[in-house]
Amino acid sequence: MTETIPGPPGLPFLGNINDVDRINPTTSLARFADTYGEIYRLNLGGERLFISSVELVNEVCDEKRFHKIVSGGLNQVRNGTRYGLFTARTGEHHWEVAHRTLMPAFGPLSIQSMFEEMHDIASQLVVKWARFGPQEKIIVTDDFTRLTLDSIALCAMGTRFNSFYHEEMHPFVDAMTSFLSESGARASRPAIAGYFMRATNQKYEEDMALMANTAEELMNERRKHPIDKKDLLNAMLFGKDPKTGESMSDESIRDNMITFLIAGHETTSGMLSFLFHHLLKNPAAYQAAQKEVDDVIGTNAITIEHMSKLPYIDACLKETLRLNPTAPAFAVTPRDDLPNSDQPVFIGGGKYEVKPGMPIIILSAPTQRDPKVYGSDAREFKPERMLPEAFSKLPPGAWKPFGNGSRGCIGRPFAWQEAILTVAILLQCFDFRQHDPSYELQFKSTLTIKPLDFFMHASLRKHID
Ligand code: MNH
Repeated sequence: MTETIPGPPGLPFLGNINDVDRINPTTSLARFADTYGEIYRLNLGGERLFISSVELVNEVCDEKRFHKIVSGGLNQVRNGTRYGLFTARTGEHHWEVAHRTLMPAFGPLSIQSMFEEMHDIASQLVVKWARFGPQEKIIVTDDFTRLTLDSIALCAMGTRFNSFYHEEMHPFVDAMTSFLSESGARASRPAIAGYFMRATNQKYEEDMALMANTAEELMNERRKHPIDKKDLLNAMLFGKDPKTGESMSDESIRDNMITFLIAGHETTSGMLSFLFHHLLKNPAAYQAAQKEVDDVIGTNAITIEHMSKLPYIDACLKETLRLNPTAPAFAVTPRDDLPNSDQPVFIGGGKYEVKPGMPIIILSAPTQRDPKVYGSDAREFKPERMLPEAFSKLPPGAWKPFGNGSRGCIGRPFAWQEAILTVAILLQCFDFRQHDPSYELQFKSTLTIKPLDFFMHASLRKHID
C-alpha cells in the first residue's frame, strides 16, 4: 500500500518557503528529516521530495530508473554556468561532448602530473602561516579558499591568481560568492518578487559578466600564447570527443572554465576547514594523523609517492565529508525516456509514489548519519570507520558526498590529491591549536557549506624550526 508522504502544511501561494531558513537552508532541511523521517515533501515553488535513508538513496541512485535533475538553486546557478558539466541537463549534447573530452584530463595520470603545481601553492600557504607565527589568528576558510582557488587556476588553466599576496580575494571570488547566494535566494522566493529588485538583478548580471570575462580572458590568453602542457584548458581547446570527433564550442569551454573555477575550489576549501575543526576537537585523531605523517614522510620533502601511503589522513577526509558534506545535496527524478514514463514510479518497496518529473533531493548529511548503518555514534567523528577495510564494507548509498554515477563529481581525484597533500604538509610543518576552545560548529552556506567563524593558530614544529 502507498503511504502519504509527510511534510509541514505550508501556506497558500507561498507553500513552505518560510519554513526553510534562508541563511542556513541545509540545517532546516536536516531538521525536517529528524521530524518526518526518511522521506518528506516541501513545496518550494513546486513540490519536491527530500530523502535521507541509505536504503532510499541507494534506490534512487539506480541510473536505470532515475537521472539527475537541474532544479531549485542549481537551476539558478545555470544562469551563470549554462551548459557547463555541473548545470547541464540530462541528455544535453554539450554535456556528452564535454564529458567525453574531459574524462581523460581528470584521470589519475593527468592529476598526478599536477602535483608540482599543487605543491607550489601549498608551499605558499606554509610560508604565510610560518611568517604569521603562533599568535596570529588564522582565518581558516579564507586561507583554504586562497589555496584551492589558486590551485585550480594554476593546474587547470596555467594562470596565477596569487591570492596569498593580496589582502583582498581575487575579484572572481567576490563575484562568485554573491552570484551563488543570489542564485540560492532566487530559488527560495516567489518568482514575482524578483521583478521589483532592480539593484539586485543588476548586481547579478554584473557578477555573471565578471565570471564570464575572467574565463574568456584566460581562454584568449592561451590562444595567443599556447603552451605545451597537459592541463584542462588545453584539453578543452585542442581535445576531441573520442566518440564523435567534435571539438568543444567556445561557449562550452567558457561555461566549463567558470564551472571548474567555482566547483573546483569552494567544496575542497570547505572540506579542509571542516577537517581541521574535527582534528582540533578530537585530539586522538589529530595525533594519529600527525604520527602517520611523521612515520611515512618524516622531515623529507613530500612527493607524489606519499599520496597513496596515508590511509589515516584519507580516512579523516572521508569522515569529514560524511559528517559535513560540503556539497550538501543533489537531485534526481524518474527517467523520462522509458516506456510508461508518464506514469508515477514507486520507491521504498512500493510505499512512496513519485510523479513524473518530481525532484527527489538527496540530503547527504542526514543520510550519511543514518544510525541503521553507522550505529548510535553516527554523529561522532571516528575516522577508523573509513579505513579501507571498513569503508569497503559500507552498503551502497551510505557515502555519496561526490554525487552519483555518470553525473558524479569529475573533479574528485583532483580534490583528493590536493587535500591529502595539503593536510600532510601542514601537519608536517605545524602544531595547531584552536583559537577559541569553546567554539561550537556553525555553518555558512552559499549553496556549499563551510564552518562559520572558525579560527586557529599555527606554530612551527620543533623539527622544522
Ligand atoms: Mn565536484 C559534480 C561534490 C570537488 C567539478 N561534485 C559534483 C557533485 C557533487 C560534487 C556532490 C554532483 C552534483 C549533482 O549531482 O548535482 N566536488 C564535490 C566535492 C568536492 C568536489 C564534495 C571536494 C571536496 N568538483 C570538485 C573539483 C572539481 C569539481 C575540485 C573541478 C576541478 N563536480 C565538478 C563537476 C561536476 C561535479 C564539473 C559535474 C559533473 C557532471 O555532471 O558531469
